Parts: sequence; C-alpha cells; structure tokens
Amino acid sequence: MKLYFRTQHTRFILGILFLSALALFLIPATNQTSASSNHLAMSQTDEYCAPFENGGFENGIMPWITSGQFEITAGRTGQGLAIITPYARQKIDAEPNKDFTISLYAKTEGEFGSNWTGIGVDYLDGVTELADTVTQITEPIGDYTLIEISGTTPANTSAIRLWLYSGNGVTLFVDDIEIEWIDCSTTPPPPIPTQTPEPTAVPTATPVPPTPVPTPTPERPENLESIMIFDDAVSSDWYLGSWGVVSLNPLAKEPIFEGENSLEVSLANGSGTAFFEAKSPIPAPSLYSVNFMVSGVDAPTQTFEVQLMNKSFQPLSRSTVTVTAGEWSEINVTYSSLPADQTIQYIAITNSVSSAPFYLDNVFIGQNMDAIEGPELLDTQIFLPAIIR
Ligand SMILES: [Ca+2]
Ligand SMILES: [Ca+2]
Repeated sequence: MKLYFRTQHTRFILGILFLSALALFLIPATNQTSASSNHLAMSQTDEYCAPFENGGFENGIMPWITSGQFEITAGRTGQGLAIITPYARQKIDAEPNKDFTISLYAKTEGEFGSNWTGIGVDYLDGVTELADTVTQITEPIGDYTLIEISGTTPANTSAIRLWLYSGNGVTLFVDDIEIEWIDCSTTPPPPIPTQTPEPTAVPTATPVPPTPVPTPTPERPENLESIMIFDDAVSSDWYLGSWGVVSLNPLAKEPIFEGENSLEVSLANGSGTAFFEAKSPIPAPSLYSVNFMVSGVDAPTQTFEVQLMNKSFQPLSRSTVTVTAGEWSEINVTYSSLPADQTIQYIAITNSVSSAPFYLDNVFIGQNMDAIEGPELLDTQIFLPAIIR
C-alpha cells in the first residue's frame, strides 16, 4: 500500500505543477525525459505497440484496473466508465521513441475540490517509471468532450500506463479511449513456440482416454523461500488493486490476525476481487504456494477463489477454498502444474457470495528459488500432459 499511496501522491504533486487549460481541444503532453535515439535499433517488424483493450467499456471493466469506487454506466457510446474515486488504469506494451496520440471522451459531475482530476501517462521500463505526464481537468465538463494527449515514449520504454484519476470529489466519466501509434505496429508478434516435445513415432495403438488424476501436492523444494506480500503493509515489490470493490484498507484494525494491521476488502455488490500485482512477474514453475489468512465472512461457510493470472489477465490456475465465518482461516494453495512458458503477474482473491467485507493478513508466496536460476526450469516434462502412445 505504501507504493499505492506514493503513486497517487506523485501525481498530485505533478498535477499541481501543471498549467492546465481545460482540455476542450488538443492538449500536447510533454515528456520529462527527452526522446533520444541511442536505444538498440530494432527492425520495424519487431516493434509492437499495443492498443488499449476495452476502451469503450462495452465489455465491462476488464482489463482496466480500478481502485475505490467506480460504475459502468451510460457512456458516450453504449456503456462508459464513471470513476467516483480514485482511479482506473491500464498498462499496454510500447516501444521507445514512438509518437502517439491518446484520444478519449470525458465529462465531469460534481463540485471540484482541492485535489485534482485528470489523466496521467506513465512511461515504464519494465516496472521502473521513467517519466510521466499529467493533464488536469480543472473545470466542469458538462457533455462528453474529446480530449487528446500526444507524446513520445522516452528511450528504454517498454510499456505505458494510462491513469484516469479523480481524487477531487467529482465523478469523472470516460469513454471511447483509443491510442494511435505513429510508426509502430499494433499487430502482436507471433507467440513464442511452446516446447511441447514432438512424438517421434506415429501412434499405432488406439489412444486410451486419460483418467483424470487429482493434482498431487508438489514435493516441497529444498530451496523454498517465503516472500511476504502483505503483513502490516503491502510489500514494495507488489501493487494492490481490485475489481468490483468499494474500498481497500490496508490499515484495518479489526480483526487483525497478527501485528498492527490487516487488509480490509469492502465489496460493492456482494462480489469483489482484491489482487496483488507483482512488479516483477514470477516464472510460473517457480511458484510453490500461495498462503494467506482470511476472515470476516457472514455465512456459516463460504467459498473464495484464488486465481493466478499472467499480465493479460489470463487465468493460469483457479482454486476454490472454503472458510468458516467468524474466525481466521489459514489458506495454503500449492501448485504443481503451472505452464513453464508463463509468468504470474496477478494473484487475485475473489469473494463472490458474501456482501460483508473480508479481511486478509499474512499474505505470502512460497517460491522455489532453484526453479528461477537453473536451466532445469525448462524441463517441461512434468508440466505437460503425458503423450499417449
Ligand atoms: Ca462505450
Ligand atoms: Ca498484520
């Protein structure tokens, strides 16, 4: 959570530094890092700059990451997003030294307070922020109005992150968010071939359908490290975020499992997901376990879902766990068959039944450090289904 607040704070400071004419027409964004050309030259066909996904909100909120309160509501076209507070964001792949124009339609409702409302663009090298720009909205916008933000990605950029922020008491409505890249392909590169071994002989026997077997608990690695994500605060190696959640409070005092704080997740409509986003994605085969304490449900027993997702929010594993109301339950999910060619960026914990808030404490993962370092990591034999001959 430390970083979560820091990020907003940074935007607040940057925000007040910016002269902000109301964006009724083109607003050129300036880069704090000049665009130099001393990066590694890549061939044009290697360069990929991603579009925003679901920029029109016709598919709901995914894959936008939100914090706090939002609504999918009537938009300029079909549905749109209303950010009550504080933000929605989306990170997309980018290349260095590329010009772009982000266009979106926005309007506001409510009285402007002392905090800021507007649009931020972060330039990232992996998880390191190289620079950012902020475009403030300082006066009410009654009807959906086009805002355009142009910029150039600095050297070493590998992604950009768009922020739509309202910490101001106003509700910010946005819709039809698009990005136009100049001189950069928006066609994704072909996927990296998987390492599925080719059968060397044509099967002659009639294949027997595989019998499902329960996933075995993986053997506990010798070089197992516990990596804390939340004990009394969110580790600086992780972001905290949510979907369908009214508020996240990492300073909750009651109930606490251990130490000073727990993490309270208050749900919007009896359903919500809190997630932890790894700043450095975790090689999937190195993940041994996800562990946490959970409390605060209002039914006698209740089922939570624990999901591992890659950076595209593609689930790599879903597990359900049952907890009892009114007490802390210890959850330990172990993994044995995560795909070798994937990395884990999100650990998501969903409550889809209760309308009560739930509480998390002592969230950590067990990571097999041998699997990160050794080339045996790529031994796919144990991760792929057996080939039947
Ligand atoms: Ca729309
Ligand atoms: Ca604690």
